[in-house]
Amino acid sequence: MPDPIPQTMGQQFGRRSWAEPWKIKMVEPIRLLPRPERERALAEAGYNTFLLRSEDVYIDLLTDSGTSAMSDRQWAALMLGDEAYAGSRNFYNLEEVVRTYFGYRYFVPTHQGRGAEHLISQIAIRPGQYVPGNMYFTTTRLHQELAGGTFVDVIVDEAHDPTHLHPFKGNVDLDKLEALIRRVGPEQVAYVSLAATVNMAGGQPVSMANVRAVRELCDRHGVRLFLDATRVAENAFFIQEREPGYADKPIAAIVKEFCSYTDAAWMSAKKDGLVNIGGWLALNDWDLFEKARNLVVVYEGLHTYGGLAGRDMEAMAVGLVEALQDDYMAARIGQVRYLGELLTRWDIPIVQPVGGHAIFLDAKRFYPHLPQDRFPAQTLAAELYLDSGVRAMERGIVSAGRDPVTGDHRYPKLELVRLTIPRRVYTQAHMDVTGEAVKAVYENRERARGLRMVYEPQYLRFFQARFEPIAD
Ligand code: PLI
Repeated sequence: MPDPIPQTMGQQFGRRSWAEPWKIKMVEPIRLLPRPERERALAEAGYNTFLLRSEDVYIDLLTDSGTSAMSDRQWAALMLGDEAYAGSRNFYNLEEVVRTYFGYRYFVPTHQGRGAEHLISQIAIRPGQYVPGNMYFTTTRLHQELAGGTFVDVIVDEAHDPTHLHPFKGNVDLDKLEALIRRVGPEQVAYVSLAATVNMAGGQPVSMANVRAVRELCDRHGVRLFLDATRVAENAFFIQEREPGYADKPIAAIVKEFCSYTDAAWMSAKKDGLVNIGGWLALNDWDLFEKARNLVVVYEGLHTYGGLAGRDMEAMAVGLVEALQDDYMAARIGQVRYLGELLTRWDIPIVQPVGGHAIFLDAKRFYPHLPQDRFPAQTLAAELYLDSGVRAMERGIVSAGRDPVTGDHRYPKLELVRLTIPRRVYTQAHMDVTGEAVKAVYENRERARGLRMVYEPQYLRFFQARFEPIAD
């Protein structure tokens, strides 16, 4: 198995460093508020980093979603927006890019990823059916549940262990998947929901061998295989790096092969697509496409804009291709690893191996004295903001929500804080500042007492829940 954190940064004597394949043309000022103001801002936000104002944040690692810096080519593409209600030329350009680089026959634009998740869930799930997947994602599972489906986790066990060094922790466990299909019958399986670089597991990749094997298993049982392609380009990097036979294949070719094993895909283009807004659904089956094209006009907009301006579609068409360039991707993952290396050097518990889009702090090992119902990851995200103005995101018990049947908290094995790196936005110095902030919080870890939830919304509670510090 390859070294999970290769020495990529050239800090050792005799190595040459790499750098990003771009230079900065425009900057956006940011500032660190004084500590008393951060305390006020956090209290006003109910100790939920989602409720902070962006102006009160210094380094914003809440998400890599919609936070990328666009290239000058993308900004130029915005000027080519054809804002016709119907038949915008930007739609046809984008459709062509999705066909060429991802290989699906039919294409529907959506305003963002969850718009596409809504469509695919409504058209492909019958109430009472099961949807097996390689770990849940918040919006994906909710749309599956709202369509009457039941999500079943069929990811490999190693994915739930933050210390396990499996190189493809996003893989589907074929035995778990086959057992489910046999137990409920293939007609009760709506489709297999496969995500590339599994977000909630720590940005962990799926191997080409695994997607091929899942395809073969699905064919044997007559079950469809759909892909969440939100971070499929980052997934391809890991295949190139770790899987025999792929070292000399370009990222673009790996993505195309990966997609070829699946029947349909949806994408939040706000991540690998390098745009601030946008998404899509693409399918090979005409009947399913017909249904999607019909439903999109109800919820998103006409099928040639799907809730997007023409200019947004043009910027996406350019961004999707930029994200498939090998030098871009090496720098992207290299930056994430750089932060991972710093934290590892200081023995700070993080999910290993470091994945694609973020460093995930392991709050259970960070705060072993806090029980999970004191929200250790939420606490850690709050402490990090207080220390340094760095904004991170809880990915633990709050994100996992409640079981729709019992109404109890779900207690996920992974209780994580995500330091998500926006694409092409921050420098190595920002990574240093972030690393040192985490170290400072780690040195004070014994003082943390946890939080109590004082407001809980019905859906996707992590976005809007409010908390208060526990004083004892
Ligand atoms: O935020 P949307 O609606 O464009 O996309 C939803 C979505 C679908 N799949 C995956 C794997 C995601 O990561 C995702 C959104 N993720 C967010 C917002 C994140 O912060 O990770």
